[in-house]
Parts: sequence; structure tokens; C-alpha cells
Amino acid sequence: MSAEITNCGTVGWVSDRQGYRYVNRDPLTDQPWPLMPVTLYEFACEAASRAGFEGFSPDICLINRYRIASKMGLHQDRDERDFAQPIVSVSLGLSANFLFGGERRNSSTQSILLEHGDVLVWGGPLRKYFHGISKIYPGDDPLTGPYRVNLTFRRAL
Ligand code: MD6
Ligand code: FE
Repeated sequence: MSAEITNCGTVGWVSDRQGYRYVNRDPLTDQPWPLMPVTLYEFACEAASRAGFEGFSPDICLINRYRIASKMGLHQDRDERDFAQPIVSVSLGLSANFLFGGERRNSSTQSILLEHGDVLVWGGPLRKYFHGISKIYPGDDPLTGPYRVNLTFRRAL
């Protein structure tokens, strides 16, 4: 993974030598994570509800920033407690190829173009499917410059 990551919400997802996990404080500042803006919280709840996941209440928004050369290898999102809760993903800035696989790392994948403003709601039987980012399309976005920003709203605890 070569994206830069941060979080807002009551917990944040971090990756370091000890592995991947949710923690209460930003390890770079030792401060609590910034609050999740209410407008974003409500947006994510509404998106989940329109996709058929009523009652979603995210406690964290993971923020990934990708440079043009960044990739994210195939992975599962499995550090959350309740896999009945979906993930709401919002793409901003440069476009990306999102690889969408299956239950196993070697399952075949399809590539989905994610562009600025796209919202992906991901849940149900697909919740633990492997997925990744294979390419960021070069460009200079008016809002994000030479980056793609992805927000994923989750219920971690
Ligand atoms: C990304 N997203 O779009 C990476 N995970 O930059 C993810 O890894 C992801 O978009 C779970 C659900 C939706 C996602
Ligand atoms: Fe993921």
C-alpha cells in the first residue's frame, strides 16, 4: 500500500510495524482523531440507506490520499466488528481503477472506474471480498491537484 492515510471519527485505522488495527489516538500527534463532520456522517448514512442498508451509523471515516504512482494491493476489510454493516466509499479527485475480486485472494477480478464524486456502498455477502486499487489516472484536479482522495465510512466498534 502506498497511499497516505489519516482518519476522523471516534477511532482511526492505522498500519504500522505492529500490524493493522483501530486506535483511539492519532499516533503522529498523540491527540484524539478529529470529529467526523456531521454533514459527512449524514451523507454516509443516507447513501447506505439508499443502497438498502438501513441504520448504518459510521464511527470512523478512513481517508486515503493517492499519488499518481500509488497502488493498493488486493485486501479484505476485516478489522471491523460487525460485518453486517456496509462500507460507504466516496472518491474525489483523480480517477482510479478499483479492482473488485471475490472471496479468495486469487479469485478473478473485475476493474471498475471510480471517478470524482462516485459513491460505492459495499456490504452484504460482498463485504469481505478482496479488492484494491491498480491505477490512478494522471491529471491535475481542480480540487485535489495531482491526487485521488478516498473516504471510507465504517462502523468499527
Ligand atoms: C479506495 N478503497 O477506493 C480503497 N474498501 O481507495 C477500499 O479499500 C475500500 O473503497 C472497502 C470498501 C470500499 C472501498
Ligand atoms: Fe478496502
